[in-house]
Amino acid sequence: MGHTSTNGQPNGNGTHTNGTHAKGAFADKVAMQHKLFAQLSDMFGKEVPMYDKSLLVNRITNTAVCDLLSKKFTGFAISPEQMEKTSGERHGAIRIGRPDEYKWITRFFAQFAMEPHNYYDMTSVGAKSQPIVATAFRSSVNPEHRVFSSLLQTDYFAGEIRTRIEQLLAKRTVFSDRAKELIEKGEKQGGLSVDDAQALIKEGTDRIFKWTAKAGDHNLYRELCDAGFKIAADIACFQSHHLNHLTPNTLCMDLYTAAMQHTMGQMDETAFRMRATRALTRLCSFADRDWMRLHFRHLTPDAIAAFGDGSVDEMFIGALVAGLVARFKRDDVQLSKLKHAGFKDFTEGPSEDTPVLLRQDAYKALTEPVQFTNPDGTVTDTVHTARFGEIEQRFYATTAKGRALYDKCLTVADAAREKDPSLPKRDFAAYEALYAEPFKSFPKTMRELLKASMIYGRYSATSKGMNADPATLPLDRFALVEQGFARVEGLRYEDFLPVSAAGIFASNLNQYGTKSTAAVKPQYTQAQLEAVMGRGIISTDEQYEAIEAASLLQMYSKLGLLDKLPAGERQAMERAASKAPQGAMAEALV
Ligand code: OOG
Ligand code: NI
Repeated sequence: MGHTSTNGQPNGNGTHTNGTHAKGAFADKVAMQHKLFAQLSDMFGKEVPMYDKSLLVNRITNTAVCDLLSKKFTGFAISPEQMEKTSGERHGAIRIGRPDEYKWITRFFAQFAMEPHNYYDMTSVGAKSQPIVATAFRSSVNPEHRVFSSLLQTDYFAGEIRTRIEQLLAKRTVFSDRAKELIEKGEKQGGLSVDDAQALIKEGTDRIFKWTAKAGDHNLYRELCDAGFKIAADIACFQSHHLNHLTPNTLCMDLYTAAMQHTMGQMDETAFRMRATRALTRLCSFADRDWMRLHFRHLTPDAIAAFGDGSVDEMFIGALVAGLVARFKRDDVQLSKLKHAGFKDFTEGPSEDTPVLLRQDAYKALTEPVQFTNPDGTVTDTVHTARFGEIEQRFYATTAKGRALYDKCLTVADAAREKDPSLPKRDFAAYEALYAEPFKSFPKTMRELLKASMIYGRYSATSKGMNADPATLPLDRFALVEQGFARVEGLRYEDFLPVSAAGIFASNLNQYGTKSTAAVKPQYTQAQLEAVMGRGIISTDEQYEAIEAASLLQMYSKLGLLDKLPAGERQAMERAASKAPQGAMAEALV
């Protein structure tokens, strides 16, 4: 995978856009992956006008954030193309009905260098459980896109219903012969030509992921919905793996959510001004150079270091907010005129001041027209509510210790919110304070998080370090960084959070969870899903750890310090580094 841009930096926000980049006779799989997602985004924008508008709102708010950042960091600027990529889609979600379909989708994504990462068991997240197990397909190193891919577990349901779901699912054909042929060809050859890869993308946008507004068996659909099994209805009654959502990236979650609520008619101008001012003021205080590196991966550390220190005052923020207010009065962003079901009241994930893992929010699922063709040949014109509009902002990947603390804080914060569910609507500031309280035990900056072993880092030697006499250098990684002999950046979290996902499912299905009706609720395992796919699932904890360990080994080696490391420490690093993503370490380390 030639997944490195010309400046030798890890490929940031899709710098690799040249789709004709061919390796030998074959198209570059990552370049084709970018094309696949660009075309899926176009497809989805045409299918769902609300999605297209949310992209526009996201571009507007991200532009305001960048205006602020170029005032704070003199010399920082972002090109329109880069803004487009930075604001683009980061993940999609599909829901699949049959194991054989799931295997085909695994093989489809492999043609775009996307492999299964992590196992998510949504059947065991308490009251929010769903009859779903999942993995996410993505590239192992520096991924820009991922697809959360669910597989319905029909044995979650008892007897007759289960049979009827399976019988309906058995009738559909999601993958055409042509799609299968292309996938098989790619597997046999070890790649596809640009034309073949493009033809496979077209199978995706014309059929596999396309929304058809056509469904089968309205009786079963209604029964499933009435019984509270909406998720099963959404999967079984349709004829494609239509995208449930496609999620763009925001540079400031709180600004975006306020903007969406405002343009959707849920928040008046005064409240929006307040929320926007607060969001931008906060952002300005915590957006340091580490934050810049995390959010703008196309910027090199040298470029970031070279920015000057500017300053932002209240007046500047006031002017930005006034600009937003004026912009949101224009016709093209009157989202309240589109039919919609409102925006969620609160954001999933860590509190706003804790930069770990990811934060997600969404406008709620839209009610869309659907035509059912029933088994007796009759037609039912009705509506279906499933596709929604998520947004995300990604932060640092946690270590096991960081994740355990996150899970603990989240449980307390969730419980506090659930005690007073109307608080976010009544008094947002009070709600934010309540939700942030349990997360107080988390350090709030990248450096503190690294020192507390809560997140993973990627270390490298600087030229100052490599020119220094090793005898004069400290061994401690943080001392090396502080004295300028080394550099560190936090690894971005590239995966998903089952509890957030459950919250999103719950909010959009308008239903807290789906209880199993099987006589005994089955136990689901990763091995079962691996058997369905015919391959293993990559565990990303090991990968983040491997990248950190390999980067440390390389740093110590370049600084001439490798032999001074205590043997035990070095062996532990070597052991961890040996689990690195296959063949991709060079890319992971640049
Ligand atoms: C998938 C839900 C999971 C996320 O962002 O956590 C997900 C779905 O709704 O099908 O996309
Ligand atoms: Ni999602």
